[in-house]
Amino acid sequence: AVDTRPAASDHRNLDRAARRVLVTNWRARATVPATKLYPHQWSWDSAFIAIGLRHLSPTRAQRELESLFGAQWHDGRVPHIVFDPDVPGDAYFPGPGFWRSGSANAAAVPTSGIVQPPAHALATWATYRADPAVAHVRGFLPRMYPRLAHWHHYLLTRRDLGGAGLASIVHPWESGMDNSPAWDAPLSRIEPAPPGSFTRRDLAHAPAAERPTDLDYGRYIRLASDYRDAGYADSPSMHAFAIEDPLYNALLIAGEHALADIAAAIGRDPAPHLATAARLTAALVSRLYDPAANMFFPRNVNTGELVRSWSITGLMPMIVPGLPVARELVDTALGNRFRLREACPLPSYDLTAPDHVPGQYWRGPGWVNTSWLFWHGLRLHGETALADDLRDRLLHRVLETGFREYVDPLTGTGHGSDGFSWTAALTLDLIR
Ligand code: 9YW
Repeated sequence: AVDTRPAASDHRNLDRAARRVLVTNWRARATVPATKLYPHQWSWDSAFIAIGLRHLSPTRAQRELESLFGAQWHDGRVPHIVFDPDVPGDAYFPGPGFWRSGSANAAAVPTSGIVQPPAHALATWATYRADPAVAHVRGFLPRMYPRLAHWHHYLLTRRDLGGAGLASIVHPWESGMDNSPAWDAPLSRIEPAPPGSFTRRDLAHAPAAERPTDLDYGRYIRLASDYRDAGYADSPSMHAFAIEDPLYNALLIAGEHALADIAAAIGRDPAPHLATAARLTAALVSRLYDPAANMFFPRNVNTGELVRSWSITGLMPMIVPGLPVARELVDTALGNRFRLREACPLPSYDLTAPDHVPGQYWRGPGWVNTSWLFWHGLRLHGETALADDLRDRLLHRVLETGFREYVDPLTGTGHGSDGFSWTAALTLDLIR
């Protein structure tokens, strides 16, 4: 077998280069995911970025999360984009003029109106642990705890569209895995916005073949404008797209465990968070796990059916502490569809599927964040040898390919943005 472990000197170079990306992409209060394609602050990006930034500057990592939660809405939701007022409004589409968030948050900072996966409690706890002394001086945990609890409360109540306790996403962008094949069937029912009614900006910065299609965008815009025009209200009957997603709920559960740790650290009662985590874990397994497939699948709340698409989301419950089917998920990851021992990063979608496209966004390429989550899950469940092997290969891949947004998992060809923040941040974390 080829030895893929990078040498110590390689680690030093990687470490230095990763730090450079994070320094370059830092703005006044937060880090942009990438300088050209994504010139604002993105919600789950900030969580992953903080996990890496904590090794470079614990204070900056805390500020990354604090600035995001500074834009939290009165109803508890954490918007998926916080717009930088110094960046022209048309630099990214859909921009502030589309979402019209107005005074939805106390600071009246312009934001989008949808959300992203709740990786923030996990990131807050990790950030705290990197330097408890500086966090203590800054009052980091006492300030973050009520905001995180409010955020989770929004998801656990307003977004419990299926009535079984799990949170639903109401837009593919909320999954963080925008054009995953898992959303094809539920999206096909959505009437797209007319092609001439909006102008995409992403295609100025990335080849069309690596991005979602115009038809996808038409549907994304329709769903988002309907939600906006309904005043961002949530009720089971009003969402044409409503999905219980495994990754989303796995992060919420891992986040409740982190909230229990945070509560205990500031002298509050952790028990309610542990109870919520236990209740959600039972719902996750009973509603989204298919024992015949050894895989979690998203549930379409509007039809009541599982979406049997072999997307990386189905492996992500690996991050849930005490998950009763962790070994089964490892077996699935080792199989032909994901090839844990060779493919790197783990493919976003089934390698054996006829519609797997190795260079197109969430329809095949590997992303470092989902591989980092799986690595974290492997360690959590005592799969140390597999975890170490995955980490070594990830570092080797980044060394060859750079800090790309997504990567062909078999050839290592890089795609999308370069200097991508979460790739750099999670690399820093993996080196530790
Ligand atoms: C877009 C910023 C975001 C990520 C998402 C990713 C992409 C935005 O970029 O969405 O314009 O398509 O899918 O997960 O947060 O990095």
